[in-house]
Amino acid sequence: MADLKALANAVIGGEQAKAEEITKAALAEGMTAKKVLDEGLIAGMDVVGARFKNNEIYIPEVLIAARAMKSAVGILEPELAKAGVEPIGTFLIGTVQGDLHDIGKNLVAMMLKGAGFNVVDIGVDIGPEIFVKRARESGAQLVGISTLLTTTMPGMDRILKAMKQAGITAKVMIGGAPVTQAYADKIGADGYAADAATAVDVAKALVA
Ligand code: B12
Repeated sequence: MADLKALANAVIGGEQAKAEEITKAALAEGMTAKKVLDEGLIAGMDVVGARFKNNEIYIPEVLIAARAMKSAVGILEPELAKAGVEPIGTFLIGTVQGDLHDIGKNLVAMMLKGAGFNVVDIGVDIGPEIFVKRARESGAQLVGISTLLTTTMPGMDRILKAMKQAGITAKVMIGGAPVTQAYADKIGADGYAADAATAVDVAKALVA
């Protein structure tokens, strides 16, 4: 039986090869990608987050852990993305200007793909002009904005205002650790979700 505690520890220790190996073994045994993600990878990253917060570890360790998590998530992606044939709609997603965090955004993108959305991921550190341009080009029905930093949260408001001004009618969803439903209401976003699975439910409801 693949050991998900060992997988969490591999993420915590930044052991990329080990994280990949346990992830592959878990899938080969028939464990669901969601279980591997929640109980192995995210559980490990939660510990990393707590240790980082308490100054027990520093950015290099976090980066190494993030790299291990990313490559293991890459192995899960085809499973998470076993999509329906016809896309439900196009979902454009990016991280706010000044913010380089992308693990959560990538998970949301993956889960949306899995649920049958055509996902256009425009990356990190993205300002309002690029959100407007890419939303227009892609004809997205939904735009998702992610941020992990309280200092970059106001960037979400700026993106919403720029989209409105440019006449973009796509519905907007926001998320990321410091974001709340109250903040979404305050800036007039159409949806908020605290995690990737809920993001899929909210996105589906918004395009229905
Ligand atoms: C990994 C990490 C990093 C990595 C990022 C690597 C990468 N490629 O992403 C590195 C080392 C680069 C980093 C850098 C920094 N970080 Co950092 N980082 C983290 C850490 C430990 C984990 C974040 C993570 O990936 N979580 C796992 C994912 C799965 O969760 P998530 O992102 O929350 O996403 C979920 C939901 O929020 C939601 N969601 C996310 N996006 C969206 C979007 C939509 C549309 C929806 C609907 C939902 C949704 O669904 C996701 C999946 O379930 C957090 C601590 C923590 N526990 O959050 C700190 C944290 C976010 N970082 C922090 C800080 C301060 C920094 C730095 C400023 C540190 C520094 N002094 O330089 C820099 C900033 C660099 C920059 N300009 O962006 C602070 C932020 C404090 C704050 N409130 O502002 C945190 C909270 C740590 C702390 N407690 O101090 N960091």
